[in-house]
Amino acid sequence: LMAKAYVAVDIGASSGRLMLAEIQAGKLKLQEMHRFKNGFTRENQHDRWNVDHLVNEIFTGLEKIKAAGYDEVRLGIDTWAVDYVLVGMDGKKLQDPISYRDARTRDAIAELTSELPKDYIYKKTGIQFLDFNTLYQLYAENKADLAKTDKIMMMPDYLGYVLTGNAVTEVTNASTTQMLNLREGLFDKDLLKQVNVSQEQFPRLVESGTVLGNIRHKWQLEYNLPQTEVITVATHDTASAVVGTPGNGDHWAFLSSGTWSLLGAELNVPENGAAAFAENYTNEWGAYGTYRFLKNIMGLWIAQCVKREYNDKYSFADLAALAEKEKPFQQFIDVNAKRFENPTDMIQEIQDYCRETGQKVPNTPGAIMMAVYSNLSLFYANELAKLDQILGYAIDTLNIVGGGSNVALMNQMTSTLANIDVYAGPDEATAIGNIMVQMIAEGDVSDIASGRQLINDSFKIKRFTPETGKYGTVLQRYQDFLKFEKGKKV
Ligand code: ADP
Ligand code: LRH
Repeated sequence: LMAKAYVAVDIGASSGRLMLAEIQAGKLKLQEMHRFKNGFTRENQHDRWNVDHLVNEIFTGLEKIKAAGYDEVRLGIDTWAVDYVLVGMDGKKLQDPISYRDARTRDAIAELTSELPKDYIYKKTGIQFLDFNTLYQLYAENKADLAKTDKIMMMPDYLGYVLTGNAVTEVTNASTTQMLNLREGLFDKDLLKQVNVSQEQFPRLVESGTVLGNIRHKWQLEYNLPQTEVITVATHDTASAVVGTPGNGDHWAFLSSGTWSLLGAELNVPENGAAAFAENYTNEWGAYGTYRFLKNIMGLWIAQCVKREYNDKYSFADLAALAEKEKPFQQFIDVNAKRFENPTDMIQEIQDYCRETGQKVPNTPGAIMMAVYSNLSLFYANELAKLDQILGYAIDTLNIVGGGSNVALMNQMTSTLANIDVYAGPDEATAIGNIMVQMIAEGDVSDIASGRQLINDSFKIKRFTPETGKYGTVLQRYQDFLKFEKGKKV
């Protein structure tokens, strides 16, 4: 009899995969069983996700797993945060969900916080102000649609609901709504009221690591699926990524590097004081009572747009190789400027930015990508310095995980700029963290510390050490540039 295998369904904004894991000879063995593209498309006036497509890809992946000889599996689902599906009285989605990059929330922070002040919301929630937080999406939501809504389901909760018929709201992802009250551990009544949503419209809150139920019989009949028990994992992909990050000691930072770069530290107590508020750091809820104290950085979304705009002529690895041939730090770019969130033409936007700020304009794929990697690395180094200040201790190592951990050039530049040891990998930390919570729930792994030890023992992790002095004062000059640009705006 084969031991039950674990399946992670990990869907990021750019791609999804089904990874299969088993423990063999004391090591975690991970296999990619299915991979598919994800992205939003313009439909009915908004940028929307095609959720039926995601559901179908989960079934396709499960069919492959069954065909590979696995008759019984456990399965967890994680996706990107903040987005939700409106479900009607008939238990069906009202429409395809709108993407967080849609322009509808452009003015929502300003409007909502003219009624409820920012510091009031931050004190309650500890969550960073991003205009696409669920709070602002609901504020901008079509009122007629909201009136028809029986349940608001976060993306991974919705997928779990379609699979099993059971609906919950899992806390790691729910915290990104900016609607959970840090102290009470529940949805905040004032914030719910502000967006005309009732507590009952969200399925009950659950912790990561709870059993959701078996996959519905009707799916078993329609597809050739293994027996599947769905476990509600840390359903926010970044929460799973942090669980899957094998940090050492007490002073490590993580960089979950994918569509977004999420840079921060795992805390046991939230840090929502004045400094964190001023720097717009967030306290997202993690598995096992932890907090992801982090900042969102624009990340490889920029690389994804650049790749697409060159008609996918170059792979990501090709683009990284072209960048390697260029000189770094030829221009300073504030990668978190709003203009890079969803521009019609990313390459043009980067070039315009350089032109407007009187800098050298990158013109080739290599030069553009070097500008992107240089400026992401600078941003990381600058934030690491802020983290030290806010947390009051020196971060001693940075663990980079996710697809971006494959970019050796950026790992090395970040190490040198921040003057810190960088550990790169695993690139599938999110899927691994997803599986780790399932293994802990089932008793195959005793706790998160032994889980991280298992990850350290099972995967190749590359170390990068600082090339001290190599870049001179470039970080200082970059910091001056950012201050100058911020000053211009007011
Ligand atoms: P998400 O889960 O947010 O969709 P991933 O963690 O899968 O993102 O990371 C995908 C990103 O990783 C790609 O957009 C790409 O920029 C980067 N990436 C992955 N592999 C490589 C590689 N070999 N060389 C350069 N970049 C890579
Ligand atoms: C990364 C991520 C991030 C969120 C964003 C919407 O995939 O979940 O943590 O801020 O997507």
